[in-house]
Amino acid sequence: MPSSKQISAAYRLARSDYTDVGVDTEAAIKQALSIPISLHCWQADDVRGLETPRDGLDSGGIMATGSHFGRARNGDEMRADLDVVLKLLPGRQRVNLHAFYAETGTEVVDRDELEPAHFANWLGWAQARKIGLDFNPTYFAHPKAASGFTLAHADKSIRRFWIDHGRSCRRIAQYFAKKLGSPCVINHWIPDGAKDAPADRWAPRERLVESFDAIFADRSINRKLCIDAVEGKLFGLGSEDYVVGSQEFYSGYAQSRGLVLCLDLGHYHPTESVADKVSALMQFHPRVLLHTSRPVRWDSDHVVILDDAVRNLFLEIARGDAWDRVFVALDFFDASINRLGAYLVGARATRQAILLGLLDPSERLRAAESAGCGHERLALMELAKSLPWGAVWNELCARSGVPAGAGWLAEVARYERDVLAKR
Ligand code: RNT
Ligand code: ZN
Repeated sequence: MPSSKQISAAYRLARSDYTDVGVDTEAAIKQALSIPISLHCWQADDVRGLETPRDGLDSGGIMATGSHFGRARNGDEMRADLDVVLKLLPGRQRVNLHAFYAETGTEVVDRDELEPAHFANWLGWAQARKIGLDFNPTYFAHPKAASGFTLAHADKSIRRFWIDHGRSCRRIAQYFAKKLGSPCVINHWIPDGAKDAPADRWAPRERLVESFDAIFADRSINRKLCIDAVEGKLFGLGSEDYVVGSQEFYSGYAQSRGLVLCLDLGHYHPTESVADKVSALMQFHPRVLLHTSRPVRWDSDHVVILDDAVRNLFLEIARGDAWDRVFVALDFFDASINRLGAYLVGARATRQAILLGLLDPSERLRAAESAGCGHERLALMELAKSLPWGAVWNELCARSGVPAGAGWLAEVARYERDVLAKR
């Protein structure tokens, strides 16, 4: 791990390299630290949730694989793990909860009856740490989702149940927002779809519109406090042929209902570029929610790394100066490695991509482009790749009081030995 002297010395050199291409590293560090990243609680326990009984329920086409020891087994363990993660991350963080992380004690409370009180532990924890909470209804891993359909189910009583769940979750989200003094982003993702060619691709989509309209009709919800997002998907396990809530469905739905569209990096055809989509979609969608994730073969949820997809996405947000129009959240789960390590790799990579976007010599590039100097634009883009951004990142970590480089590994190793290995 570099010493603080080395970090400052390297940063001074880097800063001057960036100044040469017209980039202000001080401003970039400041802004990169200020953008909140919402940490998904579900990496801590492999998306199992805290309901009992739980085992054997299909989780709606998403699956965490692996059996590394140390999985958090209850809310206290999840919060203890998240505390360690939060301590090692630079910049502003939020925490993203799913409804099935309610803590109801010995009482069995079904999803349609959840209330803010069932999240008292989470709320108290967030208040003590002064972090905002985001939320998600859990429209999966439940007997009433076993057929693969929820809000688009052909049976009215099943739809009613999930509508009531969505409505109760919005009340919880609004409660979090009021208590924490920070708007709560609530993301609606449903697994509904079919493994193989359905005869009717229309009716489920019509029903989904109706169900969502019923959820969002609640007049007691202030949309400034409870910020609803909807997330589409290309396919899931068991819904390979047909997903009711596809990209087109939600793009149209969100726009027509004034909701936020969620784009998950793992939810597109492998050759599609989410980075290219944002400047198109954001002509019409005032705000988007970004789920950073990583698709590998059939899985859409590998741990985020600093790959081209993530880099290019935030580069586009930077070039469009659209930071105040995006919400950034993580969405991945890997049960085969240390789960704190997974959080730290993914969250750091996401913030690195944000910093890299802000370090882009965009003005120079645009000037070259408008002057018709294509070769100069390309040469500067190539140059930007080799500029010493790692030195700027280390400085950002130092200013935030967290270990630079891979300095956090020691802390995770200690926690794995002292805490996780004993679970
Ligand atoms: C699933 C969606 C969704 C979930 C979480 C757990 O494909 O990406 O965001 O991962 O709600
Ligand atoms: Zn997602």
